[in-house]
Amino acid sequence: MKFDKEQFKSSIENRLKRQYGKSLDEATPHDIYDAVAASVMEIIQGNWMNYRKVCRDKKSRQVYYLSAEFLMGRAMGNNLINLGIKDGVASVLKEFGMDYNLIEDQETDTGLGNGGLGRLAACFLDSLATLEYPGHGYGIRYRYGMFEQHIENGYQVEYPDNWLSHRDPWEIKRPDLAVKVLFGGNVVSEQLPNGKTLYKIVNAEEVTATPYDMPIVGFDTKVVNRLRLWEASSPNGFDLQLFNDMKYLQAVEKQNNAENISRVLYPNDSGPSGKTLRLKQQYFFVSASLQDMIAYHKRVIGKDLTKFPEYNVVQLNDTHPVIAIPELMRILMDENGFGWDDAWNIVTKTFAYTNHTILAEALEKWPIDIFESLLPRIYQIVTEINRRFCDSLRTKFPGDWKKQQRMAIVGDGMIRMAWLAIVGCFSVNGVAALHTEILKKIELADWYELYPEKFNNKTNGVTQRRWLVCANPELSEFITKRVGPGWEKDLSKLSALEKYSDDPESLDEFMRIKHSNKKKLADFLKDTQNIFIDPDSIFDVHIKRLHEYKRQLLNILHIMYLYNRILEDPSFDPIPRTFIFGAKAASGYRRAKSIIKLINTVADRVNNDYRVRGRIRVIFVPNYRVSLAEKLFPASDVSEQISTAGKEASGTGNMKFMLNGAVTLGTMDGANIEIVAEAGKENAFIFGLTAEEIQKIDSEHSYNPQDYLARNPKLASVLSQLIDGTFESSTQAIFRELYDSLVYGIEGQRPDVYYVLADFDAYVEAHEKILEAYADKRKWAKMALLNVARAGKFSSDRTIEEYVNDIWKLKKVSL
Ligand code: 26Q
Repeated sequence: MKFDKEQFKSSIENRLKRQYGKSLDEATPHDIYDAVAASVMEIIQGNWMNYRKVCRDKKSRQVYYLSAEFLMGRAMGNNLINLGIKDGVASVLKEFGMDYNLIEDQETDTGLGNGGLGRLAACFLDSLATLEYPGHGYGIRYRYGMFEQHIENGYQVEYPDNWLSHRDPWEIKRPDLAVKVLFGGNVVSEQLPNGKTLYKIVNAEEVTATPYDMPIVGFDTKVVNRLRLWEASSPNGFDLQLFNDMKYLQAVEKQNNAENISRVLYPNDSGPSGKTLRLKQQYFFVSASLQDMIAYHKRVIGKDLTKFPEYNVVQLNDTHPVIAIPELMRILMDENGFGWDDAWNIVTKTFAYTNHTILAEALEKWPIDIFESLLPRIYQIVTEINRRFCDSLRTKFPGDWKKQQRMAIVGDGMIRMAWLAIVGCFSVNGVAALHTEILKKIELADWYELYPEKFNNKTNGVTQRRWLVCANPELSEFITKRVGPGWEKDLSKLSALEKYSDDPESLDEFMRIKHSNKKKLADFLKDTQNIFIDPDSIFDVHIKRLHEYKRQLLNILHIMYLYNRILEDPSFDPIPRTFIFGAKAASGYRRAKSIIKLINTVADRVNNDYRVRGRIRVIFVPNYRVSLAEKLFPASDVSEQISTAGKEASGTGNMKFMLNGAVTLGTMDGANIEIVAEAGKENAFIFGLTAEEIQKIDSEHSYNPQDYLARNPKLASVLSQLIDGTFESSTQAIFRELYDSLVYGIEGQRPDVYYVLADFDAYVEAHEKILEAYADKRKWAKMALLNVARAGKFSSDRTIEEYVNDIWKLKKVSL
């Protein structure tokens, strides 16, 4: 894309004048950021309009990715890189006497997601646009995204994420496309002369859904797709009647109730919340999105909705948008006169479902009473889907009552959203090979038996544009120098790096770059948080949501073990290590919060004990988020991927580490398995029980964590330090709870549900091997470089091509 410097300069100046009434020298860095963004938007707009027109004229088949979460992070750097104008913009700013990085840093993250699932959606949008597929996102424009995490006295404290305190220059409000969504009320039916019954909802609460569009700019292409996020409001503002009666609070109540729907992202990344508001959010964005798709179809493709599945395919990101299945039935039958069979035929050709979790307790279920009163007509439809499905089960499995009960969509007073998804979708996929196998063989075995043709695997991927080109410019240059350009759009080209894995000059350069990134992170932490770390130490990094199955507890117990060892044996003098954690805990997840407190307590002790003499340091970086991740991955040596085998569906951080030359320390879980298969076992540190072994111990109920304590006195003393007064008395109760959960099991749980103690020795050993390997710098460099060279499979471009070929059946549409 050609970039006109002078034009861009005057665009910025005009913008500052119009929006802020300021000249360049009066403008704050944030004003400049906003003016630059607005100027970039002007460049994007042209292509965006053109691409929309081409897709309309060609009547292209399109995919819609329905997701309650899109964890976009910052847009500026990514858009400039994808447009190919980053250097140009940086030099304009330089001529204005400003530093590009300072301006980029003004942008707050768009944190409309919890973790992996939300970030995956963002990577997929980037790949769709780059590969020139018409594919768009639909979601919710939360007024407050993922909470801001502060650490106060070692505890997590949540603050609202007020990401819209300034206007967002990357979005365009489209009030002309607003639609209404109905909640509650009663269903009334009417017999029509043709014998059909017409269903209508009366006395419902009406909510307005207004779309905000963000452009999704492809890399090195003119393609611009769209992320459309819905905002909720009340159609009639506040109630003037009540206001005049001086009932001020009641006058705004309706308005508040409506606005509450898109007020805040639920910060739990597992487990059903069972909250009415969450169900409202789901139906709100799903109904608005389907209405929007239908309107487009009628306007552009034609009035005949029987062709809907020829032109549209909808991917459901987990069960959160699965209510789309009965909602499309409703729209087809109640608003477009279809009969049940014709409507069902359309619906079951339209939707595909991705499962992101193995934890059975995390599968979404809605209590019937909540569901029925909030969505009476949708409830009727779900009941009818269930009735017909159960009929078919009785024919297929006569007499097998147990199976029929297990598989019913409505049962035990609940609506089981995953079951509804499997019945209503033509495709069901897991997100890594092991995950899909576990779904087929164990978690969803009944369903795989019934619908084997629906099941398929789509191993996750990440976009190299954000996670390497933007995040790690030095390594990107290193790569381009050796393999040429083109890997930005075809990551398999990285394999050409292999031949440098014995080239001393390349290895030294590679390690110099790693060191430079570590230095940058160290400077950032010093400047922003007053945290000091040594760039010459090994950076061992554990960043992801805090969850017991992800086993941050195993990591910190090992650090306690190392601390004891250093105190006992002053001659123990390993290469200095910095253990870095970043993790948010769901606000109501008490044990996860205790683990954060433990990490910070241990950090405090270790970092302030002179006897440790810098051999180990422990850092908890607060408020882990996309923009921080972009600084952490490039600076990491060791990638902690230590979930209990069988529990992490895929993981995607593991791929970002690999791409940036960190070596995996992991269990045989999720995509780790595919990562080591690519990298080679000799280039990773794999430890611990396998999913199969854990499955076996689980089923035999044979696990007794006390055996492990008896066998390993060092582990036993680490554990007893949780309860013997080693730490300040105010933490006694919460560390005691962690201890009890590991050793005895509490609150009706088995002891050590996630096998922390069972894997402890193997984890210690794996760390020792890492120290050994790192001692030989060249050998380490080779391992790390080979990881980069073999990361090609983990591009979300590969994942998207698989979705396109196996599920979506899209054709490329270019400009
Ligand atoms: C459900 C009900 C009520 C409130 C919240 C939720 C909820 C919200 C978010 C449930 C789950 C999530 C997010 C799950 C998630 O991020 N899963 C991760 O998905 C990644 C992408 O496939 C995988 O790599 C991870 O293994 C998986 O944990």
